[in-house]
Amino acid sequence: MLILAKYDTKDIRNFALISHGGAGKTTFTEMALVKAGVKGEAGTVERGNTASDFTPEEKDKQFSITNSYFSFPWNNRQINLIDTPGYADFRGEAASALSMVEGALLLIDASSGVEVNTHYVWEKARENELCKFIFINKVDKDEVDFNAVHEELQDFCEENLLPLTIPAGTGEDFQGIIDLLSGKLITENGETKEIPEEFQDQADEYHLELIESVVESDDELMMKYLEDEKISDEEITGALFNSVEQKMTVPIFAGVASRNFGVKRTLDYLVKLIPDPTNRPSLKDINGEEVELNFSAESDVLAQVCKTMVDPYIGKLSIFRMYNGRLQKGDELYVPRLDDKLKASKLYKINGSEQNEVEKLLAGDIGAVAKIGELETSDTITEPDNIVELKKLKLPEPMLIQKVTSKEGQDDEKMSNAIQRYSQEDLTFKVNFNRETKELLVHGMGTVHLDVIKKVCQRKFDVSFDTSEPSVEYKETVQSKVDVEEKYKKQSGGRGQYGHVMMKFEPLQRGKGFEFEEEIFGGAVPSQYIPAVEKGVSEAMEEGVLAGYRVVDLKAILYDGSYHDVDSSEMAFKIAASKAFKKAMEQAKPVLLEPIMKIKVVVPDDFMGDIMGDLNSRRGRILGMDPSDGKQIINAEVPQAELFSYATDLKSITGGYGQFSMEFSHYDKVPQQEAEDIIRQRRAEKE
Ligand SMILES: Nc1nc2c(ncn2[C@@H]2O[C@H](COP(=O)(O)OP(=O)(O)OP(=O)(O)O)[C@@H](O)[C@H]2O)c(=O)[nH]1
Ligand SMILES: [Mg+2]
Repeated sequence: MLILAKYDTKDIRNFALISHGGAGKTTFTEMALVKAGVKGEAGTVERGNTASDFTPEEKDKQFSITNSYFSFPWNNRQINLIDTPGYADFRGEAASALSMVEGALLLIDASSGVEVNTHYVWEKARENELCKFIFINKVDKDEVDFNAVHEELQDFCEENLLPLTIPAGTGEDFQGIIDLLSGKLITENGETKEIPEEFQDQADEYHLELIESVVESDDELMMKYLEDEKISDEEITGALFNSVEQKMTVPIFAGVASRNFGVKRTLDYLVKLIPDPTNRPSLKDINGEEVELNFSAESDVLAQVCKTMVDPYIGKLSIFRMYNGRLQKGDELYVPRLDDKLKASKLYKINGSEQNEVEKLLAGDIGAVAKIGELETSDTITEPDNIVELKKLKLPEPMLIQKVTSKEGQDDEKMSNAIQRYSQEDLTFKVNFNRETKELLVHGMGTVHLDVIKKVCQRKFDVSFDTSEPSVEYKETVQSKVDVEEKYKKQSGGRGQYGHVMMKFEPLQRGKGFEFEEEIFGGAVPSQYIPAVEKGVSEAMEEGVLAGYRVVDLKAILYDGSYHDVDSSEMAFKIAASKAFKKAMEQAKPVLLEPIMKIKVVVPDDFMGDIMGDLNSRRGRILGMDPSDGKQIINAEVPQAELFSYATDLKSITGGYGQFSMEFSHYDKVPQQEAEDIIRQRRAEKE
């Protein structure tokens, strides 16, 4: 473990690497670790020996699945770097990482430019008010046109983009990286050379743009510039720092991570241009109020858990960002959500798969505690006499819902415990049990996400399960008023049974459930039997006559009946009432109801036609459309039965650019044709 012998909050630099999948973040991280002396030799994702992708699932898939955290010294600063996954199903990880840092370095694959997830992660970095940087990677690929990528990025970003390094040649002609400030060519091992003549003009042009753009943001430098005085590199980076911090400029770097070109120079700039933790953007509490921070070791501790990992051997590892004060090994952590103190017997800094014990953690640090079962992601850690509760992390909502079935020979309880446990470490994975359909449901970000979770549960907890489309929670109701009479009578030696009811049944407004009334005069049905009548109906409503679904929105009125002094009992009235209900339901035009969801779909304009056609084929009803910023927001109501695969279908229709959210709206009648199919199928299942 490498840590500066002595460092202060002001020496810490926190940033996350973000991108669309496969742009080279893990490779970049690998090279940084080698240059920092953390690792002797760089691994590759293909060989499965990188420091970031250390889990068996990551080695198998050859892409990152969870965040990896690293801490190492660089030019007398302590860097905390988070390598995030770029695959869209694991967006929650990037969202969590971006809430822990002051800077974001966006990687772009120069041969692909801006891609789907580039938009998502960039927006997240903006939401977190981070200082942003771009590393244009893979300039060694054949089809690369650096200027074109630069232009495409300028269209994509609001900020002024300013290259600090550019490639000398691309594809086969790639010779190294030109540092525009020093005016030198940097080759593989960081050696510097004169810029080859063929690139001199281009370098001069970019250099001029760099200087002019920087002095424009600083009056003093502008004066110097106009008077032809020499401006030092420190003055340039100083002015640049301010402009990056004010979110006016995004510096651009170029490189070939896989061959270790440009990584070192980028980090040299980053430690100068990323604000230290005392300069971080404002921090909000749970009520949206700004939290005051003063960073000294004596101030009250304030930290937030941003990630939880569960390991069957080490137990629970809670990774947190320190904002204020200092934590010492053995300290007690006060958690406002629990209103309880928890002891942190050991503190860690993390480097990939390793946890290294440390004595203390400062404001600005990213660290971890182990084996504190009660701690959850988003929890605030603070002091009981100065309670601050930080705003919860904003993570994407999982939209793919599947039913879980255990594989043969699998202990159901063990399986559901394992799934529950996993959902604690990944907040974009949710579990719940549907009492109506009696199904265990999981909510995930996509099929790859659920597939990975299955593998992890198998490896960590030795449980295996399948996922498939869940059942819809259909209901039944009636459409007309009926009047029925039912007598339950049994005479068999000894004491018999006698219950006689006359009842009216009528439909209620959607969502009203069940209502019961009695209008008995003169004790035709004695009052002690009336609750049994109500119970007889409500219990019978559990299974409707159409397809055995729960019956809702029904009013039952008991208005007459008769009893027998000896033979009547609660049981007899209950049975009479339940028979009356069944008879009534058959006569009262029963129908099937289905849940209707309200959905909001956001897609780029180009996909409007496809989306509308698709929603139509899903029996959707469009409520409205709002154009916003080259996008369309479509509000619609769609039956839940048509939405189980929407998360994956929307992805394929829009190439990943579409997003949606949904919530339950109401129950509505199932159209005749669909209803017949459902009833037939359900009856077949029951037989
Ligand atoms: N040609 C070329 N290939 C590169 C470069 N950098 C990385 N690669 C390759 O690109 C692929 C993806 O690299 P990763 O480092 O896994 O990318 P990542 O951003 O971590 O990917 P995710 O974890 O899926 O988001 C690997 O095969 C790398 O070897 C580069 O500069 N040039
Ligand atoms: Mg990766």
